[in-house]
Amino acid sequence: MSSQPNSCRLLVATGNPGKVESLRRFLQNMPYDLMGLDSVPECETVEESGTTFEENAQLKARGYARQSGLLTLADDSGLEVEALDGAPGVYSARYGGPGLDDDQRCKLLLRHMEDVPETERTARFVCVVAIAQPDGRCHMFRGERAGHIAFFLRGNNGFGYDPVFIPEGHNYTYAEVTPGRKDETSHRAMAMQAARQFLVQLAAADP
Ligand code: ITT
Repeated sequence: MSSQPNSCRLLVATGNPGKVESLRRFLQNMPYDLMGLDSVPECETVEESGTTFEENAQLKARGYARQSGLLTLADDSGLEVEALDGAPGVYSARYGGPGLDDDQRCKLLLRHMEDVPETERTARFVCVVAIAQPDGRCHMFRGERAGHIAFFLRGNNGFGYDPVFIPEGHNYTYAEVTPGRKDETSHRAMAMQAARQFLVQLAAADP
């Protein structure tokens, strides 16, 4: 990824290209040399066996840090829809089973919400960022973004459930604005703001 003078290495442990792009934007101009999972092909995929975002974020960060010997950042995130009792939640990436793409998962979500009126379509995006050191120490940062679910897919930007998520106070979906505009207020922005501060302190303590 990028090369900084006097930098430490940070493994950004996600296989989701949308997240890689977004996390790289938040980690720009930091005193870290960013590495992706493609730099550590020997690492086995860490299973997301937890039932909360915190458990899964921690599992991924610790699992990859232990295997690679690198400071590791992982992100576990998803969409919680009130009318669906919080689904798809931690299962957002697996909603509808294996083999579906983002577009098909958005359409499935809309089918499950066919009879839900506008006032009851409230939802939130959640993002938990975990940063683990190879010795197992781990810190977590949570961000949330409230909004509601659109009646049809709108926009071509972003990834995942962006085409059906309308952030509170706006009329657009996240897929109808630039990634930079989404970054200003997203769940990931909130989590990464705190994570960035932690990383700056960590680099200063261990130059
Ligand atoms: P990694 O575990 O490798 O990071 P993943 O896609 O499996 O990749 P998660 O288990 O955290 O990641 O699943 C999160 C899912 O939630 C993701 O696949 C998207 O569908 C959705 N999601 C998370 N953040 C999102 C965002 O900012 N915009 C749209 N959808 C998002």
